[in-house]
Amino acid sequence: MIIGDRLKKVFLFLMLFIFPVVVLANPLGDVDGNGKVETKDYLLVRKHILSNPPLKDNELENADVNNDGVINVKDYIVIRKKILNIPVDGKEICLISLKTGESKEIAANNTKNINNALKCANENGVTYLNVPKGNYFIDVAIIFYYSNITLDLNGSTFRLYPNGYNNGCMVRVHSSEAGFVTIKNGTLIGDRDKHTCADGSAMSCKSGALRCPTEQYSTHEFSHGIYVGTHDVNIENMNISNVMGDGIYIAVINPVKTDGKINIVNNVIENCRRNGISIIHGKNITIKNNTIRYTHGTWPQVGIDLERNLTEQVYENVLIESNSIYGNEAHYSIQIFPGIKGFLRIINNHLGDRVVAFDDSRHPELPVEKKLIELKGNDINIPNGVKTFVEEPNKLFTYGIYGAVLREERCPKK
Ligand SMILES: [Ca+2]
Ligand SMILES: [Ca+2]
Repeated sequence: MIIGDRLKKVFLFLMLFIFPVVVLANPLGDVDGNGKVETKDYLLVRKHILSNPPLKDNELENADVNNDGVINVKDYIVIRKKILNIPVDGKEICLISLKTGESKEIAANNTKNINNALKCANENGVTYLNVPKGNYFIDVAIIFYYSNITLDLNGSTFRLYPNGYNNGCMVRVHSSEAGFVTIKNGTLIGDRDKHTCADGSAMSCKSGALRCPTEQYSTHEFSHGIYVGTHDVNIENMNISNVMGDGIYIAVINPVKTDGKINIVNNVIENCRRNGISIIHGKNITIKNNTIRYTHGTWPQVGIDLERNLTEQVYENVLIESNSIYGNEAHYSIQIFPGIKGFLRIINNHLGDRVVAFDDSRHPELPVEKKLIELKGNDINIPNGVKTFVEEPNKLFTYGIYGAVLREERCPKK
């Protein structure tokens, strides 16, 4: 987690300017790719249905306007309605049709299908997408480029097809255009059990973590379950596990809207490698009724980590309430670095380990804002052996300077 300032600046640059780039694609139904949906497109689809002549490969994608993977009379009807400006019912279009089975190709196609449905929803004013219940492999990444959309996983499980990416989040909500996004009711399982280095070689143990010797001993810790990079995001009733980095990573790169909120509610986040939840930068964040446990693999390995990358970043008005946070390798349920603004309320949680706040030894002029931390009503059950480290005032909160705590370095269990 702690990386050099220069590297951080490069990383921030990538986050701000490279990854959020929206590829401007032609609208669905624009079969010939001239930028407009018009009679010619409709005729091309009609001819394709009659196989006279069939559409070319580059024409097929935009012809599948209802996103069900085949081009037939249903698409033709929707295109015709679009040309005639007849409203299209959301049930006719933007379908999510996924395939079961374990292969890279299936995973890539499933991800593409969901991204196409999100695009379709944006073009047609559809605000709710429902995944047919099932178990599916996906590739990186499902990306929310657009606003005002709910993706209901409807009890489905998405597994990440194993890869060798250092920065391969399963879901990204961080386009500068996105906001008012909800993701709910599903399971995301990362690839930590089968993850490799970029060249396909196995990771190996060095300095307490699995790393890639061929990549300057990179830990591949930037592959998160859900990357939240914009305002007004809700993550509800999800189970996120086995990811290489954090279950949820919050680093808002959008200008934070005045009353924009991020709500992480009723989720289980477990067996993630770096942190359960990382908060780097964001405002009006509520983390409530979640179970966050068994984080282990690469430092810091805490339940919730409030740790900015740059001194201008803040965690403003954060409520951490009624969560159960335990069994994390670092023995810290919550770790706090300087950057608090407004309030940080930690109330009514069940905590299996300490809450720690650290001054950042690299910036001693900016100590952690202890006065802004409110700890109340937390039920603490710290295992034997760790208890001896607990300090007053309320046998919960420890304060120190980062680096003062000796950590045992050992290769973690998978
Ligand atoms: Ca056209
Ligand atoms: Ca179709």
